[in-house]
Amino acid sequence: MTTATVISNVPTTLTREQQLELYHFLRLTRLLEERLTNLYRQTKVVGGLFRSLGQEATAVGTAYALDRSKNDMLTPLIRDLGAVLVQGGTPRELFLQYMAKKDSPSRGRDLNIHYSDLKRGFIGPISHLGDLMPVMTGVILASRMRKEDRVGLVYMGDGASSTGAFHEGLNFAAVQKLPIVVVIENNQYAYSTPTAKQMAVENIVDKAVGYGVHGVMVDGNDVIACYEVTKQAVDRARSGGGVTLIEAKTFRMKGHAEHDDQKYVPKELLEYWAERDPIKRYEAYLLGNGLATQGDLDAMVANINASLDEDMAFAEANPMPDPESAVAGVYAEF
Ligand SMILES: Cc1ncc(C[n+]2csc(CCOP(=O)(O)OP(=O)(O)O)c2C)c(N)n1
Repeated sequence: MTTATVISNVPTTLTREQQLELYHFLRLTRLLEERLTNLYRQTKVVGGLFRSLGQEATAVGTAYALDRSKNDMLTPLIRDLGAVLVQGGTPRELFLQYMAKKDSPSRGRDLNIHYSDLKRGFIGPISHLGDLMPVMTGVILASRMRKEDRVGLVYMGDGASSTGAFHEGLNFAAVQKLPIVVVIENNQYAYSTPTAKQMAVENIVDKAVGYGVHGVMVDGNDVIACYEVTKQAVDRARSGGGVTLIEAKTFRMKGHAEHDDQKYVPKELLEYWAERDPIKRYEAYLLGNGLATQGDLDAMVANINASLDEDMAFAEANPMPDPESAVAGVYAEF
């Protein structure tokens, strides 16, 4: 079954503490990325910087629906920093990783969120778009064969969802009725290509029917709605209901990466989506429902900034890796 409407403004089962935790992760994602942008401009970030400005709620709300006590797993893409933070990635290791420092998780061998931690349940992006779909299909198939109770969450851009690898992986996961949730982050552009120029359907969720999986559309800038639809999909997956494809409608408020001034995006579109900023909206929701005062929110932001100051200073002081270390740990040693 596929929903024809975009789910938004739904009631939630989350407690006040959990709703404040969602705010924490949204703010942490944005503040961390702002610092990374400053470091990038000082040429301290190695490689590109891919912002999730304006679409933070999609990654944060959906990842929050996983059950970490059951070792649920996710595969983030470059714009899913928020999902990595929810899953237990720390700002300190992320600063180290973006600057390719000696003590970064990949020891300077790879960049940004390109690192994995099976214990915390995230498999870092591989650059070939779409390939994480068959990777997660394999992981969850193996998990089911071992009789583990694990759900997998796969993130895919609108562009990535047009690849052959994505199709093969999703088709196989659907046939196997694997406990997988696929979140397609429809942020309207794949690099400079608008969605309408790379697929003929109006809504990506329409493709769910062709795979024989459940499909749902959600307002990707509504963090609670993202959580609620994903929670339902995770519960369905865990109880044997198979794959759900979620299309989250959102917008990429920055260029593909920091070098890209996105001059190909009409100004009106940016203005339209700026009005729908997920953090501004969520603040209005928290204040309007008496879940927090402005003072509470300001205090949370001040705490995040204080701990980011420490983490950034630590990472900046960390040396670059010794050149000789590049050859070790590449192949298994017997
Ligand atoms: C198979 C493949 N083709 C092309 C690329 C180059 N590439 C990297 S990111 C990107 C755009 C991705 O767009 P989308 O999947 O919509 O995600 P978004 O960047 O919008 O989050 C492209 C074309 C690639 N990495 N892999």
